[in-house]
Amino acid sequence: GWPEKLADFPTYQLNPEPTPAVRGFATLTSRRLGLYPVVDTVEWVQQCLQWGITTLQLRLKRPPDEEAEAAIQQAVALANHHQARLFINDHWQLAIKHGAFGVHLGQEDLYDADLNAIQQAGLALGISTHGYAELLRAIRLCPSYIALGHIFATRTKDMPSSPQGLARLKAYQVLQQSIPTVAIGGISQSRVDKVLACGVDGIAMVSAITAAENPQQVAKGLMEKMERYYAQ
Ligand code: 3NM
Repeated sequence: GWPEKLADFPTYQLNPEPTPAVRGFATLTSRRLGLYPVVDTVEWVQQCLQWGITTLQLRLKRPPDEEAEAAIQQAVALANHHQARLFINDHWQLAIKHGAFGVHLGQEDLYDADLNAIQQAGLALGISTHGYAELLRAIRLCPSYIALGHIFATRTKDMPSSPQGLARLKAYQVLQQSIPTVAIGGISQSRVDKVLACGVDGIAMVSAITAAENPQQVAKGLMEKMERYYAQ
């Protein structure tokens, strides 16, 4: 269950408030994000686009240096060519400069980024959340989508919070339906059916794709599965 009192929420959920003058980011014309790979190189972006992925994220874990800028510029060009929605993790200035479709901000980045600049440039915005308190704050900003994580234990990223599990994931969909949602964290191929049944609009994955023996086969299978599910 959820903590009964605000004081019982772990302190990681009580970051300073963002500058909340800003509300409302680009609306996704098609709210289903479907299979949403999160990758760390231009090569992976290219691969995903070739498989027909329509929404994806470039998550470079590096400072906004020349190499990062070159990667973002190339990835944006590739995504535009394929008419795909590419979200850039964290590097919001470079995302604006190179005309990315959107920016994805984690809780660590949310309070430093200039949300006004992102909104005025017309970029979409995705926000990571790790519990009820963060979710409520994210909703107030009216982002383009909200990521809910981590659902299961993951080895890809050190998480200060505990896995949220499927029951909470499902409860979050009841709490709000206006903003599209994406589940992330420890989602393997075999867990996709259960995650979809919670009502999310997309499933973000790192290792289930990038560490797969045959990433293309896995991605194509999951894309088909999600298309079938959403067509019901
Ligand atoms: N963000 P995998 S979990 C990048 O909960 C990331 O905000 C998370 O990797 C969050 O699919 C996560 O390999 C890692 O578990 C997801």
